[in-house]
Amino acid sequence: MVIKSIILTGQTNSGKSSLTLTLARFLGTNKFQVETQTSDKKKKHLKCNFTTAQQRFVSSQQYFTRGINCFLIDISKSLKWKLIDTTGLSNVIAPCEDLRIGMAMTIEKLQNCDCIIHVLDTVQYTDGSYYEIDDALAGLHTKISYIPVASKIDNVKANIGLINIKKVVEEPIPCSTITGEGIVNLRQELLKKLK
Ligand SMILES: Nc1nc2c(ncn2[C@@H]2O[C@H](COP(=O)(O)OP(=O)(O)O)[C@@H](O)[C@H]2O)c(=O)[nH]1
Ligand SMILES: [Mg+2]
Repeated sequence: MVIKSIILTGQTNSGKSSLTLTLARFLGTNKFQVETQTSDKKKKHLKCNFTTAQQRFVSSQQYFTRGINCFLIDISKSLKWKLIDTTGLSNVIAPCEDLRIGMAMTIEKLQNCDCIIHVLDTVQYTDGSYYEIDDALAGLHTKISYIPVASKIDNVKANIGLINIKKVVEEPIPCSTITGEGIVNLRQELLKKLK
């Protein structure tokens, strides 16, 4: 059995957890097998459906994901993809220790994965702000399979956000977990990168 690991990273609240669940469901998983690891390095296994997973893993609250959540997906009889949802990274020093550990865990996973999905939020990018951390993550494209995603493309000002995101990363895939836009393109790109 081959397991390919795909890490989702980006700034807090950019939509990593939502995208992880939407992609997992699109890949045909209804019963999620999840391995969670918190900042104390304790691992737990759980099984849940999409709705329960959304309640548990997605929030409008900043810094909601603390640690690493791995979703194991059957792609074929001999291949699994492990979608790794992370705390992500931020431009500022995180306010508490478990978040800082969560970010260190994110960096560790970035070094040992088969592909990186970098999630950039079109809402956050509407005002033309510059974020050093996204610039740093964009630099990874030369080293490893790297896919940039422009998230929340359903929002009213998404076009402005997308233009600004294109100044940071090349050819981001516009995605929405609400309308489902771009998820098929993301799967296509993953299949190409993980060949
Ligand atoms: N409009 C819209 N909101 C989204 C989308 N994806 C995520 N969100 C919202 O953005 C917030 C943060 O999402 P989450 O996945 O928890 O972000 P994370 O911190 O990067 O894991 C939540 O309120 C989500 O409902 C999307 O495609 N469109
Ligand atoms: Mg999250």
